Amino acid sequence: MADAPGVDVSAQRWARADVEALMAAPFAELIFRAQEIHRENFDPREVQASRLLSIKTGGCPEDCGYCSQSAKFETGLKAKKLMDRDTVLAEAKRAKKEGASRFCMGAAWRSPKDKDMSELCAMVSGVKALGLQTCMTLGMLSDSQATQLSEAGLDYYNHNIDTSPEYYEQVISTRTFEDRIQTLERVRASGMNVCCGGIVGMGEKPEDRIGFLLALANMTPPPESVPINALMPIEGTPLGASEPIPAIEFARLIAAARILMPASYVRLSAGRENMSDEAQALCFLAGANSIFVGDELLTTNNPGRAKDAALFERLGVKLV
Ligand code: SAM
Ligand code: DTB
Ligand code: SF4
Repeated sequence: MADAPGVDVSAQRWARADVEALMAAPFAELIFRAQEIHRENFDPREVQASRLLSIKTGGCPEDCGYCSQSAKFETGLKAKKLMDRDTVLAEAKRAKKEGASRFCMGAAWRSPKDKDMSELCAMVSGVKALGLQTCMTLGMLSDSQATQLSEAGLDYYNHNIDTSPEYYEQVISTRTFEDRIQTLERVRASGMNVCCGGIVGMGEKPEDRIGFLLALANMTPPPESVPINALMPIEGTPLGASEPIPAIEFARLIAAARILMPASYVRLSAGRENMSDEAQALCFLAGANSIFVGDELLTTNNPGRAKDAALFERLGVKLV
């Protein structure tokens, strides 16, 4: 079997020193380089718009220290069963009408059950038939589950490494970094696009942010889509009182991600709700070119349509 993505030393393109140098570079130099690379690969006037829907909420057996949906923490969230297909399709139709080009369905599972696969595959084909790109995030997958989703037409599978391999154990104990890499390998082998990123503002050190970027950038190939989430602090979770990351540090991380993964979509994901327009603008200048639209992520708030329309109008950016 081939080495897991990120651990095939012979194929590594980036050294830790490369990432350290980016994160320490004068801000103007870093942003300039990120802009150059962004413009070589993308139209800087466009930002891709995805819409999220929680198709199965809460009651999750995992203990991810940031998450409102873990059954291990008292967050006040009410658990719900798997949503029925018609409701999912109605939400997807609305998302399309409101300008999303991709519909991402998330479930609070450790992994899907085999008995749910036919319903999940029907959701994928139904959403696809509406003319939307499809994405799911359902936890760990077996080979056969990845193949079934791919054959149903799932375009992207989201599975995050969340943080650096070194900090990971401070955040989650119920599944390992290596477990996540294995699912990512299965997704890759099934032919789906990989969506993989993580969260900042969880009390990690600057070197963890470097290790996180390095692990993503040295995947072979790097993920097609890289969501960078700023922690949405959830009361009742172990990380609910973490210090937020300063806006300039956050923009640096986005710029470094753009430079290290030139052809990937870098998504400014959770956390826009707590960012100023100016902080967001800095992230787009740094090379972020994808967002979640709509007033809700999975269980937390997101800037709604009116707010985003005003921001992108001011920036002269088209959501695609
Ligand atoms: N249960 C599946 C899993 O964890 O693989 C899928 C859903 S999970 C909510 C998807 C991702 O959302 C997590 O890996 C994490 O990176 C991100 N996320 C969850 N809670 C968050 C929060 N409070 N703030 C920022 N990002 C969060
Ligand atoms: C990702 O990296 N961010 C999205 C998506 N993948 C599934 C989820 C963000 C969740 C934010 C917290 C919440 O709304 O519960
Ligand atoms: Fe469960 Fe996913 Fe939340 Fe972790 S991030 S507790 S796996 S829903």
